[in-house]
Formats: sequence, structure tokens, C-alpha cells
Amino acid sequence: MSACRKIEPILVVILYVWSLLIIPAYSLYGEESLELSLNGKWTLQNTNKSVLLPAEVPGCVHSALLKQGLIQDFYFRFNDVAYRWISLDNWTYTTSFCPSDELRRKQRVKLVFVGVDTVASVSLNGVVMGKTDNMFRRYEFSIGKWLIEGENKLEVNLLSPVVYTSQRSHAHSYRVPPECPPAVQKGECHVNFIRKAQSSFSWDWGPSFPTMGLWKDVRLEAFDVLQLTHLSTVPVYDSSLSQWGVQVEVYLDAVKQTAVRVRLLLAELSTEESFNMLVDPGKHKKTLSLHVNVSSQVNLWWPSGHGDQPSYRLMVTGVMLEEEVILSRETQVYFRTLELVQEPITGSPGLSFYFRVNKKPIFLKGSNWIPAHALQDMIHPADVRNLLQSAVDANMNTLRVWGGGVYEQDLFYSLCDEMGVMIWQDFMFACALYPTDPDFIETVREEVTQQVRRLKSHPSIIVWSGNNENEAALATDWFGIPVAQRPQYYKDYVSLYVDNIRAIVQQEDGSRPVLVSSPTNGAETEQEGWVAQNPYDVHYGDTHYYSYFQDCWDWTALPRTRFASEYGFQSWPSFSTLQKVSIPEDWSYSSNFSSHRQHHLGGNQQMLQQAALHYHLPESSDLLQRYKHTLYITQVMQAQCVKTQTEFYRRSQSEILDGKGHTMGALYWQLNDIWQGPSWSSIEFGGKWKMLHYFAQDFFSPVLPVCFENQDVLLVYAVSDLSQDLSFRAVISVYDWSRMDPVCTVASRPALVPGSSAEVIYKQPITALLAGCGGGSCTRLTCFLMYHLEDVSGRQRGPVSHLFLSSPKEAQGMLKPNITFSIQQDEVVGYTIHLRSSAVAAFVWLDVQDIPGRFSTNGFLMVTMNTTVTFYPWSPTSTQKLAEALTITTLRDVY
Ligand code: BMA
Repeated sequence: MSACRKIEPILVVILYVWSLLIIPAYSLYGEESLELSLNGKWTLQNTNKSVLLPAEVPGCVHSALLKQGLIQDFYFRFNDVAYRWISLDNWTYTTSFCPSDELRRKQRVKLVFVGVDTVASVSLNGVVMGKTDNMFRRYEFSIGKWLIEGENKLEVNLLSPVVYTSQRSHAHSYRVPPECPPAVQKGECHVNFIRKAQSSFSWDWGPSFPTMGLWKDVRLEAFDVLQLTHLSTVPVYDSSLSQWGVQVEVYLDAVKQTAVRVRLLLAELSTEESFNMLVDPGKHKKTLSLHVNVSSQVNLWWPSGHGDQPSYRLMVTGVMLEEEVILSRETQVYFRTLELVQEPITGSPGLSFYFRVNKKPIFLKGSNWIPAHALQDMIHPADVRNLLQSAVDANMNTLRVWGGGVYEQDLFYSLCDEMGVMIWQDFMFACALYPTDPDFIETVREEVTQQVRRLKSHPSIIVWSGNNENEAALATDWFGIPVAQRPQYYKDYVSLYVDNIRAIVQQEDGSRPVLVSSPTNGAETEQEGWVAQNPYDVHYGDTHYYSYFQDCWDWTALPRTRFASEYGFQSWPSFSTLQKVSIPEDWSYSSNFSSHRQHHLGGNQQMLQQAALHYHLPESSDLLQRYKHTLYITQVMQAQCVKTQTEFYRRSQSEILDGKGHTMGALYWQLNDIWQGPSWSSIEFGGKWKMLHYFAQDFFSPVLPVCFENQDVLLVYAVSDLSQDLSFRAVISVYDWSRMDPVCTVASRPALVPGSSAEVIYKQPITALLAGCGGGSCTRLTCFLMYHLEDVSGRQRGPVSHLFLSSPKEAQGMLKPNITFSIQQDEVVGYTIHLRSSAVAAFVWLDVQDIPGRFSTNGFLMVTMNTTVTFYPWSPTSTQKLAEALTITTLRDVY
């Protein structure tokens, strides 16, 4: 059947297109557009034509095979290895379409691919239109003269990315390590030779699914005179005039010389300006400076927790000479200023490293973002929204879009703008050295230019950063490069990230800081010629820090860094999440499945080893129960470890000790998961919160008490992200493990804590505290502390927290609690769960299996007989379903 009868070209009077001067009778100022993605019918075929199937665009080969039932759930058990064949083959996408006469007659007709994954040759009616080699670029091919009347055939021949990288690496004159990922990752090799999500060849938290496909829209765009291809806005503050402005960039593609008048209107700010311009044939960027009316009140965009995120509607109108409106487009503009401050600190060698938003120093609290799915086309907008909402609900204000994944979709950044989530944006290079052949550099240059233009209007983005850990990889010689060869690799490094990426970013976006790597020493790295001796130097820039064998409760071993951009511990997801991709024989910690999903060498052992430092390991004779308890204990370990470390960073905000401190950021590794497996994440694949995420909600709270011991002296810090100074007192209750009422409660005198600071407000030798408590009946083994902050009116501020005085495995008097519950549906928000416990219970963990939603709190210490927790469902449920699903686990249950 001819495609021509099926696909009606859609005439869209596209608002963002101008067609001036010549007004053909058949199209009034309009551009013709033909969507080939959603409306088109595509087929997909492999090299030897043994597989032929319908395919959706946007999409990829894996998802097409899945939708046709030709493969099973690729996350199921060992399917990542079983389906390796898919990306070892080449695949061809084919479609037919019938352009209207109007479209064909346009002066310029472009075939636009918003995203091709990755190496492909595009042909139209048998003629090659061009090639692609970069998943992160948009491609346009001029196809006007190749279009025929009636049915046109479009083919995209995708080359196996695995074969491609193998060929590229072999053709390269010297090795560009790492050649292959560690065997435990079961991944593919030479991913650094392709501009594609680096984690798609496997990572230490994710499977190898080297996707291939048309992962974003495909369409024809046609016009006669002029097209507005893109619009960007960046707010600018002129402090000498105390005036806001907006730098508006319009990107134009002109067929012939054209005169246009562009009107910019910010109605809410009583601001309007018009610009006359003459556009020459070809592609152009025109920069327009809009000055905001000085008498208008501009409300600023603030990071979450520091204020609102107001935006203003900017109308952009294109006007012909005769004052006829031919274009009308609107966008949101947000106003904020931004600085990355690197300046000397009294009493400390090195430089500060912190962000100032609207002149206010802000402590960055959050985590690192990885791709939410191995197949980008399987990510639903609701998933993105839910993950970001979970970040905000846990009091995060920042996410780092890590350099081994993808530049995220537009929706991600728009939601971050609206929610006040600041973004540390890496460029997509990670944990590797990279080639610098001219064609590689050229495609990267185009990628960087396009991405910066696409993203720079988002106030959420606060820094561009060249790569993940590649400076460190060179400086600390991860890949054993002989000394004599190092200059070549250093040269390649500087060429790629400094001479190309950094230079482009500075040219395209002067409104944000650019870092070359993470971790980096920032200005000091630059001084040292871009590869610092020690990129992990705590006196400069940001650091990444992982230590799996050290006791994670020992804060003295932690780096008192300026900015902790990565740190973390692994845990396993919950049983209900794993159950979706496994069968009963997999449900033990030593199963093949458990080893298979673990991509970090020794990871499963490390988790138990770290847990065993403080907790009894599960020993139930019921093997399934033991497995579930083991998953639980890994989450307990992770939550407590990351809590200790994050609290250390937050309390180090205002002090310099031994020349170190002024920590202004804590972004743990990692927020989300790509599949159901062990990882450093605080949210499981599917959105379920791990215990760590509940802990994060507390340890990122705007007001936080931090209690710890320093050589047997107990200290409480009050950490405040508030704008105003406030007096706090620490209230510390000493509890005996064997009973519910506190043995004693002490309170410090109120102390004034300036806004945005961390101050010591209580200090006492632990022996003195215990001796003065309940007749001295408490020991480190029998008692523990619960503490919180109060303001002078006696109101609790921030969370109630706990401090153990010995490892719980050594605690004396811990009883096996019997916890009963009843559930009641709330009027509005959710379900109230009333808990009643017979004894003090540690790490009380409520789990409703796969009923989507989250609790108000979880993993808590229960020191009162009764407590209530709210469950917020994400889809309709009932008290009965919840009651049937609910399980409660506590620390004492596992041994
Ligand atoms: C850091 C990250 C990731 C990795 C994580 C855990 O190095 O940048 O590459 O997943 O550590 O190993």
C-alpha cells in the first residue's frame, strides 16, 4: 500500500517560523512541517533481514523488539547478557512519506533528527543525505532537491555501536584507556570512542545495553524565507545601574536577505522593546538586549528552601514592515544572579569554593543524577517528575547531572526551574581518556554548542563542568600510562576540555562558571596547567571520596573538603523491587543472580563487612527471611553511613580546622537507579525510597542538629540554612535500650546561630553526661541518645536525631519489640498508620511492597509506645491493601 494515501501532510502554521516578503498563495506566512516520528510508520530490520518488525519513533531497537514480544523484559535476571546480540548487529529504520506539493515547493526543506543513537547513514530515495556519529546532537539535512512527488523512502542505517568503537579504537594510533570495563560489569569495550551515553556499555551500577535508534523526534521542516530555529534568554543584572536585563538570542535560518522587526514584551514588568534587523542568507544568531523597566519590581528565582521560583512571560513577536504579526512565541524568563566564589580564606591555604545565588551564599544539598532508564524512550514524564519531587521532598536543592549519562530532556530542566533544583551540569565524558582526532573534536564541538544553546535559558543550571573524574584519572594515573607517554595524554586532555569545550562554553554562555572536571581544584587546577597534582586537594574545589573498608561512623577519617560532590555507599533495593526481575532460586545473597547484578567488584562483601562493624548480620534459618533481612541491613548500613558523612559536611560549613573546612556542598552518590540492582542510590528503580532517602529528608533539613563525639567529648552543632539568625538550644535525651522513657533529658542554654551557618551549641564530656543522668545507671552499652533543637519558644526545629554510644551489635538490653499497627484513611493526604511497640525499636522499617507511594518517615528509632506515620500513595489504594502488604522490620528482628 502506498504511504501517500495514509499520511496526510500536516500544514502547521508554525508559530516559530517566519516567512516574509514572498507570500506564496498556497501558504500564508507558514512553514510546512511533516512529523515523521509520531505520525510515521516505521519498520526495523537487522543486517541479514532475519528480523523485520514495526518500530516506533522516538524509540530504539530494544524497545521495538520488546513491544513486538520478540524479547522479554530485558531487565529480567540475566537478560542483559542474553540480549547482547542486539547491539552487535546493524539495524535499519525505514519509513515512507508523501510530502505535499506545498511542502516540496518551499525554498528550503530540512530533514531534522532531534536525536540519533548513534552511528548512522541517512538516505532518502536511495541517496545518502548524510551521516551521524553523536547521540547528543541534533542533525539537519537539506533535502529539498531530493524530494519526489508521491512516496519518498527514508532509511536510517545504524551501525552496531560495539563494532564501531572496536573499529575506531583499533584504527587509533595509540591506546586510549580504559579499553574495557571491569569484567564484573559484563559490558562492552571502547565506549570512549563513541559520543553516546557512556554508561550504556555498562557501569558499576548498571547493565550494558548499547542502545541503537531514533531516540528523539524526526520531521521535515520547510520554509521559503526565514525560520526561527531557536530562542534563548539569559537574565543579566547591571549592578552599577541596579537594572535587570534579558539577553535574548534568536537563531535564524534565512533563505534570502530579509528585513524583520522583532518585538520583545515582558508585560508583567512593563517592558517592551523592538529591534530592526536585516538578516542575510544562512544561519545566524542575533543577540538582543532587553532592558527591564527600572520602576518594575523583579522577583527573583531562588533555589528550593531559600525562596520562590517566580517566572515572567516573555512574548517574542516578529513583525513585517507593514506591521503585520507573523510570529508569536512565548517563553518563561527567570531572574537570578550567580557566582562561584573562589577566594582566599583567612586561616586556610587554598581557596573557597561555593555558590552565591542572588548574592546569598548557598550550601548545596543533594545528590547525583544518572539516567533513569537504560532505554531513554522508556522514561515517562511522570517518572522524571516523581524523581525530582522526591529530591525536593528530601530537602535537596541540587542535583549533579553526571557526565556518564545523557544531557537530560527539556522537561527535566523545566521541572528543576519550577522546583528550584539547582543543576551542576557535566558534559558527557566520564572515567576515561578520550581521543582527539579531528572528527571527534568536531562532533564534540557541535554537541557542546548545541547543548549549551538548548539549556542556557534554565536558571536551574548553575555550573558547566567538563567531565567526570578524567582529571583525576590522569593525575593519579588510573590507567598505568608510561611516564614517557604522558605528555601526549595531557595534551589531548587540555585540547578536548579546555581549548574546545571550555572555550565554546565561555563563548556561548558568559553567565555561568565553567569547571573543567569534577573533582577539580578549580582555579588552582588552572594554575597547574589543567591537570592538578592532586585534584582531590581539600583546600580547593570539589572532591569525590569513597572508602568502603573504613568504619563509616568514624568521621575523623573524612576529608574536610570545600565541596563534597560525590561520596556514598551501596545498598540493595527492596525485595519487592527485585522480585520483579527474579525467580525464587535467585533469592539469596550468594545466588548467581545476586552476583550478576553486582557490578562493583567485591561490592556485596563490602556491604556486609561495613554492616558487620556495627550490626549483627541476619542469621534466620528461614533462608528467604534471611535474604530479606540482608537487603534490609544493607539499607540500614548505607543510611547511617551517608547520614554521618553528610552531617560532617554540613557542620563543617562555618569552621576552618587545621586549615580545612568551609564546606559548602554535599551531593551524595547517587539519587536514582537505572535498574533493579545494588547501587549507591537512595531511590530504587521504580521510585521507591530506600532508607537512605528517608534519612536524607532529615539530614538535609534546613535546620539540623548534629551530635557527635570528639575524643569522648559530646558536641552538638546547630546547622541553619535559614536567612535569619535564630537562637537554638539542644535538647538531649538519654535512653536505656531496655525501656521507653528517657533516663534523663538535658538542654543547653539558647545560643544565637546566624543564618546560613553551623555553630557548636553544646559541649560536654560523655562521661559527665552519663554520670549526671538517672543516678549514673547508663553506660555506653546500655544507653543511646536522642536529640533535637528547640527555639526559645520551646518549639522543635528540625528533626529528632539519634546517636549511638556503642555499636548496636554490642548494645545491652535491646529487646525484641512487638509492633502492632492499625491503618486509617486520612481526610485528604493519605493513610495514617498507628504503630504500637512493646519496646524501644531501632531502624523501624515499614514496607508496603509494590504499592507506589512513600511514608512521612521511615527507618526511625521508636522510643515511645505509640507513634503515627503517614503513607502518601502515588496511585489509588485502600486501607485493606495497605494492611495486607505492610511489613515492619526492626534491627532486633534480624538476629
Ligand atoms: C564515581 C562516579 C561513578 C561511579 C561512582 C561509584 O566515580 O563518578 O563513576 O558510579 O563513583 O563507583
